Amino acid sequence: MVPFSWEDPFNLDEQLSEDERMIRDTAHAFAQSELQPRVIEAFSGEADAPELFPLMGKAGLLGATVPEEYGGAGASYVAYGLIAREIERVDSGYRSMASVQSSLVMYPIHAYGSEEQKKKYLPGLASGELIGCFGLTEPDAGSDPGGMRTVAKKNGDGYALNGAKTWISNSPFADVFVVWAKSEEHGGGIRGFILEKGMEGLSAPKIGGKMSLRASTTGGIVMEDVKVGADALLPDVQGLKGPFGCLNRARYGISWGSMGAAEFCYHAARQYGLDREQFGVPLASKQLFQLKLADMMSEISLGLQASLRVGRLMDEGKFAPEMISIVKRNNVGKALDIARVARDMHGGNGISEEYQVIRHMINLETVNTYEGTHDVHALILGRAITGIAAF
Ligand code: TGC
Ligand code: FAD
Repeated sequence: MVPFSWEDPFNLDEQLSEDERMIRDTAHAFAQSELQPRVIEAFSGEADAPELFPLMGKAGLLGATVPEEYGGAGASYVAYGLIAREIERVDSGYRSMASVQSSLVMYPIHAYGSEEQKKKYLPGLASGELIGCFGLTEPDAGSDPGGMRTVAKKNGDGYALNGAKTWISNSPFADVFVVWAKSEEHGGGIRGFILEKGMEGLSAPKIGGKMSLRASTTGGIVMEDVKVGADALLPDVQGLKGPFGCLNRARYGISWGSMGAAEFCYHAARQYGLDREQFGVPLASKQLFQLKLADMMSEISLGLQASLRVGRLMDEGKFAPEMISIVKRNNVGKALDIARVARDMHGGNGISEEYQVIRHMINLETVNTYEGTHDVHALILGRAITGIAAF
């Protein structure tokens, strides 16, 4: 028999490699020293924080799975998940900033880009000198990205892009825009293009007034006859499997990240219950309080094990996207439940920014929606189970 740990019930730590533990510890130290001290004010003020990218880059947290020759760390998908968990332990918005850069911008350039595109963009994105964004969602095409209206028309040797994207993380301060459009030249098939800040006809207005994910900047992408050369096209992918290939990585990272947010809420509720006395005893001595903590610990430990399994399969190249739908959907749903219960366990203090659980709760509403809503992932799984697409 071994001693039981309420913080690590299945001894996840023991299942990690030396390198993965080191990356996890670096990410933890960075998140606690650089992100935690600023997050309450940043969320409250809806602050833009482009200055965080070079700091994350220096800590090795951007593009962890990209090979070292392009500035990445050549690390495992498990290591990438551990980074997401540590950043989201502080705030889902900060994890969003990092996961868009790593999974939605660096991944497609690495997986689908030409050698020139990789050399031009990846080192700067890895160091955080360049900031990236990913434009798939449109005002009339969210869950159904195949309904997008953005078009790329042939223009000389290159293309002219017209259309609008919305709800795009990082776009207002992005340097590099990975945008998906229907390409006339390719029979209306969906293709990826790399646009750059400052191009004529390209703008990225900020979306203000978000009540969730306020520490992350979100905006639109407006393209009015944006002319690019042939070298802006991502040559090696065509069709929706292009953006979905990126989403697989980001959704997987979210499955770990959401568990980081849930762990924060679980730990905070436990400590609150030990410190706070009512009826002459600590709240933690009450059966109802302990039941809630036991549920939290169970869901988190199961969720982490599931993400670890999927990460190991990704590292072995043996994953199916449906596996990722299971862990994205289930872990985020459980994290949201845990944050709501933790908020309740803090009583009135639970609504104060100081205790932070309500910020996690509000953030997780977004996480439950983006990267495929909770229900869309149920439908992806329903299709796999029945063979019938019910979208
Ligand atoms: P469907 O017919 O199912 O597939 C079209 C083509 O794509 C292929 N495919 C995939 N390939 C790789 N990975 C996957 N997960 C794939 N899923 C599908 C498929 O094989 C097919 O290929 P081919 O070669 O036969 O053409 O497509 P559909 O139009 O019926 O899609 C249905 C549905 C609901 C599954 C899909 O549209 C969907 O997932 N919708 C959700 C949209 C979404 O997740 N948007 C996210 C936007 S980005 C974002 O939110 C960033 S948030 C910031 C942050 O991460 O922090
Ligand atoms: P809709 O698709 O209109 O869905 C509305 C509701 O209808 C949901 O409950 C949904 O589950 C349900 N629904 C939809 N279809 C069906 C169906 N067939 N059957 C049953 N129910 C259905 N996108 C990007 O491209 N890049 C980004 O960087 C990015 N960042 C984001 C950041 C934030 C803060 C937010 C909020 C969103 C971001 N998104 C981004 C967009 C995000 O991916 C979409 O919001 C998401 O995919 C849902 O699309 P929608 O908002 O249009 O909702």
